[in-house]
Amino acid sequence: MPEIVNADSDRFIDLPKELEGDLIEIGSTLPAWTVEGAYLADSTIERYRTKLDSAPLFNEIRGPLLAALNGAAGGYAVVRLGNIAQALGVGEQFLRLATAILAEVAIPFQPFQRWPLWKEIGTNLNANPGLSTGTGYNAFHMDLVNATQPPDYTTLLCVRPDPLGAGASILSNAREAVSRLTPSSHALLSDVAYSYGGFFDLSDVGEEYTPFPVLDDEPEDHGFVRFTAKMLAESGLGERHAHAAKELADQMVAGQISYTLQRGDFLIVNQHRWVHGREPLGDGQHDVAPENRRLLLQLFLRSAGATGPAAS
Ligand SMILES: O=C(O)CCC(=O)C(=O)O
Ligand SMILES: [Fe+2]
Repeated sequence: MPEIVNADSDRFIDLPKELEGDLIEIGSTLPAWTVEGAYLADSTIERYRTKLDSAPLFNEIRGPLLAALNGAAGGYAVVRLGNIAQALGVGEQFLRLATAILAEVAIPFQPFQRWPLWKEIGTNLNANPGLSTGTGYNAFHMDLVNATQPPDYTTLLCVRPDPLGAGASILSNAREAVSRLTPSSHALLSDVAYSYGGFFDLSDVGEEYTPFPVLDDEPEDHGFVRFTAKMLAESGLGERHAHAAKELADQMVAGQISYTLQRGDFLIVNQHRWVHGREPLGDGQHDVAPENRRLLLQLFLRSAGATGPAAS
């Protein structure tokens, strides 16, 4: 079993054999999905739900999954579908099944107009190492940090782990990291003084938010710890604000857990509570054929409610 450092085992969801068998069967019969606007269509959600309901054991997974994401100490979960990936492959059938399971958590949607519902995160040796498809350390962040309505959840599905055995996912409880800040840093992080990244070709994530405060006064499941450690490298941040952001980044690292996703695993992160990132990939990527390099697929989820499709 892959090494899990400091992680809480309730968040790692293995399926009973019988359910795996049922889901393999269901996966091979799910129809293609339809997207309406930026959201998975209601008709697809209903059809997928009816299919999942035909596997009564799925009910035993739904509760623990929702508790791991949204319960009192919740914030992320890893669903391990390796055996199902082995049976179905990691193609369309598998993606339909993963989409059906995720639609039980919240509504899958497509904030980037230029990418499909499942957005590829491959390995690009020429990309900035610290960014999405790069090979370096991807520091703690939330996705779409500079949108007024970032996705409520981000999901990473592992098609191929790094064959060199590295590239673990890192996770940290942002709310706990904030609770360990000094009062002066807390106050500085509440200032509307931070900014990061571009904003174009996006749907259903509100407006561009720049500058933004890292901390807001919203209830935990509404607001965000609007943070990316990548903004520390950006110019334009005053010394005191940069220092406070560095303190928060250090607290996130102090509380981090790491886990190397295996083929067929998917990680779901509740962006209102936890931040994520990635350890560097293994040295020697030039010696790995491009088609064998690490490949993840990313999907975003929107909670039904004020910012859901009905409100848009
Ligand atoms: O490569 C990874 O594991 C994480 C990538 C990521 O967080 C992102 O692209 O937003
Ligand atoms: Fe990310």
